[in-house]
Amino acid sequence: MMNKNAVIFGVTGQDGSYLSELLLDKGYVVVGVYRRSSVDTTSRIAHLRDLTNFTLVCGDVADSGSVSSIITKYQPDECYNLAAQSHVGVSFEQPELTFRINAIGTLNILEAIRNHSPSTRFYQASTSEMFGDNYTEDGDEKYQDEQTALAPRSPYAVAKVAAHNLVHTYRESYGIHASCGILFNHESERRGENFVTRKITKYVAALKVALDNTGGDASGIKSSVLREVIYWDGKDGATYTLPHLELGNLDSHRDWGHAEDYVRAMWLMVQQQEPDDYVVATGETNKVRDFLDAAFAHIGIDDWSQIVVINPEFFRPAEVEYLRGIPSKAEDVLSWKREVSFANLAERMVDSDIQETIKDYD
Ligand code: GDR
Repeated sequence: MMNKNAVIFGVTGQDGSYLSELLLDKGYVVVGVYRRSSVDTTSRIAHLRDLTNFTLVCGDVADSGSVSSIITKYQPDECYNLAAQSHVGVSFEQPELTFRINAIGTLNILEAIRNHSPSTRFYQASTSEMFGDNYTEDGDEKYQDEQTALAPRSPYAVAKVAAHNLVHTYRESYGIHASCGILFNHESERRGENFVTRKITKYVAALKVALDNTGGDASGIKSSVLREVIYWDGKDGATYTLPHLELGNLDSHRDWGHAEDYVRAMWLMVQQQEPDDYVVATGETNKVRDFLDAAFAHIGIDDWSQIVVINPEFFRPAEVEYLRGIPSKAEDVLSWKREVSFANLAERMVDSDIQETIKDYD
């Protein structure tokens, strides 16, 4: 039997890199599409570039010509759309660009499949942001699942809802095997550095390595708001400093899982007889401050209140306050199960950032 082939739009991102590994492991020929840039954006897939079953091609979902050439040329068995302007905060600054990539970009792929490769199975990266501030209430329980109505509250989420509905339209109108994974937040050692989890773990790792290198003691950390630093005495008697960790809203609830678990759900959806939508989540919710607790506790700091300062710059014009996804459908129909817990996620990310920080020092 011939190997299956898959096209991944957005291959250089966190999810693109994990999905490439999964598909290559299963014997697929993978064609990864990336946006050309004068700086190298391929570090997450650098370890795959020399593999014979892995090809990188230039393209941009916002450019219908390039999308249609790629789909026509490769006639993929499966196509995954992970390309996006994925930062919710940035979407308020660049709404048009976000809409073009996240909504029109999806439309461009769907049109290319309809016109040039209608038997290609399609996966769309939909998101829990589509729920906005809406949730289902059942007694004391608050959650979102496939039945919860969508109520987007950022340009990012509005564009993702448009894409989500376009997928439904192409599924119903043209019989395309197109599925949407409604993924809740998923993080990892490869998470972009401006998302809150990775921003926190990078900082915590830098602090840990700085304390270790200077012989400083976590309990001796002091804070100077005037100088915008934290400081401590090293074992050589000198005083050492780091800037504070500046964050925005610490009280929003998120349902955080590990990206490696979540790409398995993407693949499983595409293997089903019928296309459908699935929530992928852990069923647990935590506040940003809980993630801070977990990350700082891992380096022996129980009270981070002196270290973290609130900067209004990181607040969004409208916030999604509460996300908790119920993945029962994915568990029942796809037999999907996540393996990494919340505490485990924070620890893995801090440990990996400590190793990376040490490497940077060497
Ligand atoms: P989110 O992820 O918006 O949920 O979208 P992000 O990590 O950016 O924010 C999570 C929560 O943390 C609060 N926050 C901060 N966020 C950032 N980025 N930086 C800060 O300094 C900061 N301080 C507090 C935010 O306000 C928010 O409440 C992610 C993205 O991956 C989307 O693409 C994806 O669709 C959803 O998850 C599911």
